[in-house]
Amino acid sequence: MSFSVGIVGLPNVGKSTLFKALTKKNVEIAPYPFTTINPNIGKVFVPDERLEEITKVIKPEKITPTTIEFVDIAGLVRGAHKGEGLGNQFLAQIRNCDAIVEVIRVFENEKVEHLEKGVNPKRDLEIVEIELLMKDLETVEKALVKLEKEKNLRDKEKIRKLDLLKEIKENLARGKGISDFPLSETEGLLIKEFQFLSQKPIIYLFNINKPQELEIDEELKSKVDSRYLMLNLKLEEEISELSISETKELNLESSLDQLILACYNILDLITFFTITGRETRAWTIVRGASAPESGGKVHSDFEEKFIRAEVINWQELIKAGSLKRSKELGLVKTVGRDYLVQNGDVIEFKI
Ligand SMILES: Nc1nc2c(ncn2[C@@H]2O[C@H](COP(=O)(O)OP(=O)(O)OP(=O)(O)O)[C@@H](O)[C@H]2O)c(=O)[nH]1
Ligand SMILES: [Mg+2]
Repeated sequence: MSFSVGIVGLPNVGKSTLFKALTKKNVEIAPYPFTTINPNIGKVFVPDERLEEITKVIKPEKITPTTIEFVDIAGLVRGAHKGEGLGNQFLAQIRNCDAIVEVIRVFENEKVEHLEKGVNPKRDLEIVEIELLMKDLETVEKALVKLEKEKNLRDKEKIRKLDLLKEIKENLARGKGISDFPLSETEGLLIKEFQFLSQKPIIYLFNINKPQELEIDEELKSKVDSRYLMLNLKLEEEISELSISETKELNLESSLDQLILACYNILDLITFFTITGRETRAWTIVRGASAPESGGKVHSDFEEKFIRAEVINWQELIKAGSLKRSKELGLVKTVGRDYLVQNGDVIEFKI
């Protein structure tokens, strides 16, 4: 299963335009709101220079980059948590995603209707934030009712969960999302099942037409912190339809790789590589995954029947020139079940 990023935002802000540019899938894009109803889902290759470097040395027949999934979700409006617009259903779609890219409209175009009348990034950002918080509040309230019913004073874990949810509820009611206050690891596990929306890592994407179009004031800056990008999505869509030689000729360059990598980083994902007979391939795991867990991404046998793994850092492999030579030089180390896979490891699993 790959990691997925939900594309979220008000209607008519360029979400499907972004999705199309990323995935090259022909989805419906139109200047009226609620064009997207059912979510569009697509996989995108994660750019990785290391894979190219390894390829130069290993010369495999097939190179397979790792992927990340993007989900283009219906536009969200004020009051969505109460069923306004397309209402609640899309909020459930956000719940299934690991992270959020929030598209915020900065481009002006009178032919593309703005449901909130006029471009105003700060206001739009607040609308989305409030909807996510209100949805979480609803989730907490439901969970509290259920837990109170089942309450058993001897069940220490349930009591702790109940107390934590009460605290979360107070914070949400004061406009504080779950990612805004620190949770211990145990607390994090206690509430994992709820998949709260305001807990998901988020990247803000300002959809601009001209570089000078957006002046981020201090308040907006403190909100989006360093987690934002400014892209011209219409231009990105156009670039995605050109061939490499055409983009070179026109001196255009896509910035979508930046976005894909930002998503990868915000999810704290790392990459390892495998080299089998003909194929060199990149795989995605969460930082801190063990060798068997990582093996499980490749094949379930590599997790279940794991005995050991042979590991070399990609740069050492390149220096040695081949896997065989790396082994002769003693650069390949043998690791066991407890080994935590490192970013850039080249691994051979032994079962
Ligand atoms: N001028 C300009 N128009 C854009 C830009 N991005 C998107 N558009 C236009 O805005 C309209 C809406 O774009 P979509 O990508 O369909 O927007 P959406 O957010 O998916 O909208 P819904 O699915 O209705 O929520 C289309 O006519 C796009 O061509 C941009 O950067 N500049
Ligand atoms: Mg759309």
